[in-house]
Amino acid sequence: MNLPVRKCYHAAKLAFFLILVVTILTLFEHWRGGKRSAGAQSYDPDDEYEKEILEDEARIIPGLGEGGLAAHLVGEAKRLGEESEKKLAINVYLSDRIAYNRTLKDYRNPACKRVVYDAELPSASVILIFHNEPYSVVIRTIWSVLNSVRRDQPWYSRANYVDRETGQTMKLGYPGQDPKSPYVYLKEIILVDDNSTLPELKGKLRHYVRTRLPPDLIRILRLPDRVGVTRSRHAGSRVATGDVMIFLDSHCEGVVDWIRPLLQRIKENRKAVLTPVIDLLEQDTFEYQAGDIFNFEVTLRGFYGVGLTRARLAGARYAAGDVLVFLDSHCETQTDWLRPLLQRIKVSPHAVVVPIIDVIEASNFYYSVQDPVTFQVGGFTFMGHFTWIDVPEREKKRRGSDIAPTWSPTMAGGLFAINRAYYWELGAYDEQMAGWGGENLEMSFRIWQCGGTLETIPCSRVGHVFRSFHPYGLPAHTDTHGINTARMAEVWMDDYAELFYLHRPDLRKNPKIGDVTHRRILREKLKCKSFQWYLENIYKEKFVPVRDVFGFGRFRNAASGLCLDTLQREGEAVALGVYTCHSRLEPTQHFALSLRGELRDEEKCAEVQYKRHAGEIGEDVSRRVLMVTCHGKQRGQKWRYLPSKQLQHADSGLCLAAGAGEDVRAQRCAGGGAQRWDIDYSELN
Ligand code: LR7
Ligand code: MN
Repeated sequence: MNLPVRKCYHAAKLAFFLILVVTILTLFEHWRGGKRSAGAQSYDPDDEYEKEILEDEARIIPGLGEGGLAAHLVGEAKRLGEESEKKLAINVYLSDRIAYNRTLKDYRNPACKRVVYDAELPSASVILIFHNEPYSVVIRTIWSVLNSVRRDQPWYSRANYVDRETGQTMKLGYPGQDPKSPYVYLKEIILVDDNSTLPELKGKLRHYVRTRLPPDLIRILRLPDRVGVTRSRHAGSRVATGDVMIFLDSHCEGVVDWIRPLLQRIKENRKAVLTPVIDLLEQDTFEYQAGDIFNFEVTLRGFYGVGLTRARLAGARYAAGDVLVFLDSHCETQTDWLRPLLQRIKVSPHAVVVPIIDVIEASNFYYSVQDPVTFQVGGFTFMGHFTWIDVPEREKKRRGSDIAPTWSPTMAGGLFAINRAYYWELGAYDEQMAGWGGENLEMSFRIWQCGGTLETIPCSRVGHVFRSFHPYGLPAHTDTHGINTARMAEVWMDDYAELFYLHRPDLRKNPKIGDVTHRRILREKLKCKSFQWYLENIYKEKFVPVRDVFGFGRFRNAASGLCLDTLQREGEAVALGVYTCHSRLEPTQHFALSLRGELRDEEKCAEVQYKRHAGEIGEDVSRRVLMVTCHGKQRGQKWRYLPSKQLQHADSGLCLAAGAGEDVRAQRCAGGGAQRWDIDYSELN
């Protein structure tokens, strides 16, 4: 074939092809048009959802709640907001008006920014469970997950591309992940709908996912029956395919880059079960509150001082600026450290200002923040409730740095990451736990007793809406928390289960608890350690009311015959009282005189109220006795049990006395029954 002919042939081919394409397009348009006009009669629910979602989006007030700041509405809107909060324990009206993908400030310890993570990390399946959660709150939670793994996030550009060992350039993501995916490390998000009844969580949510989110990354699992917290999570875990599962409540927002620290740690130790630091999202304003946070903008550090007065003075003589800023010569500064100082001096010319001085370790140049962002870890009460406790001093030493994984005796249960294979090895969940509660302590004890670790990862922070009540109903008339906790106690707490039954005698040998044989077999199979081991090694600080005491039980007053009683008063510092003695040991009358000399119940210690006026000491002195959080340092919380059966407060020298009212008082020690106390079980009697 010569050239012109060949050209001609090609032109014909092209023309034919073009005609074909145009014909197909015309036919397609025609067909679509037909469909559209037919749609006037046949109803397409997706159109309806689309309309609703557009209306939702129009409602959003730009800037509201941005940065995690408190959002406020005014006038009628404020009232409507408060109304919705009363019903649902979340200001839903406000939530509907805050951007679904709002930003949060970076609340992390600044040292987190310098951590270098591996380029390749395990893949993550994020599992969100919900029952009738407010629609906009759920959507915001999903956005917050997606945002944390987007390639256009600032942390991504700073991420480590070069493998330190091989020198090879690494692609961020999990092994086998499509390098063009806009999301790194994320395998999938699984939404587990625990049989919600709210219509917007059905078709509209699905439509939102299909049109506004990456639908190939999000699965919705609809449970045909309401099964509760434990079994919803379990249902999610059954379909998950990622290396690591990250469970979340459906009212959470994570701080920048919160997922990578979790994946990194599990890559290092597959038996580490992790929780982020759980911060507070206010149910009324959606304000993000991050513990005792770095609110200061300036940090500057030095590791030892070599400044010489005269050297500085010499420098000052030559200086021509308005402000003198002295620095040692071994400092590194945080962003924008200077302006706040200048600003302050401009406002107040006689102020001498000092930045916050952090420490850089002389040995390894580790930057540790002097006033670290504090966070708490998990504890528990023998009543079976999760509590927050300060990081024990010995743990601060063990972990080595403020941002290192921090051991936690228990977890709250809703937000955690676990290696998927390890989850199954460890016995998944007790599937016979219904409703709400109990599963968190069960998993916590199981992790520790069976060879894993439970850790809080300081560089991973997630806000959670702590609601003041459950807006949803639970299985009618069933105390699921009590029953689930009894199941847990039967399997994991050995003899210490008695301390739970002390609070819930009705559950002792109660058939409602059901059978736990298979969980006991699991414990055998995994060769798990005892609860005693757990208390002695993992939670040494836990006060055990029958162990760490000289005496415990009811404290009965000799004059009135009444017993010491908390009177179920709640609060930071509440007066200690007396009440008719119960025939058996009830929790409100369960007191102890500890080996440290504290007069206490499980969490609180008796103190004599601070004297306001000097010179008050006289015959008639009578002070209030308050129950406050035990500090373990004896000052103000030490009592002696005298051979005369008086309880004497060490600092004030006053004795505990039952008077006319229902509150006890601390008074001058004197004879008489009002100051004599009989303790049920005591080595000192
Ligand atoms: O029947 C239900 N089915 C569900 O799917 C009841 C609830 N749920 C969903 C619900 O929509 C939510 O997403 O389960 C999740 C947890 O329910 P919440 O938010 O009402 O529980 P909570 O935050 O008050 O309670 C804490 O303890 C529970 C014990 O069963 C769970 O472990 C929660 O996940 C847990 N929350 C946290 O750990 C967050 C930190 C809170 C603290 C302290
Ligand atoms: Mn919750």
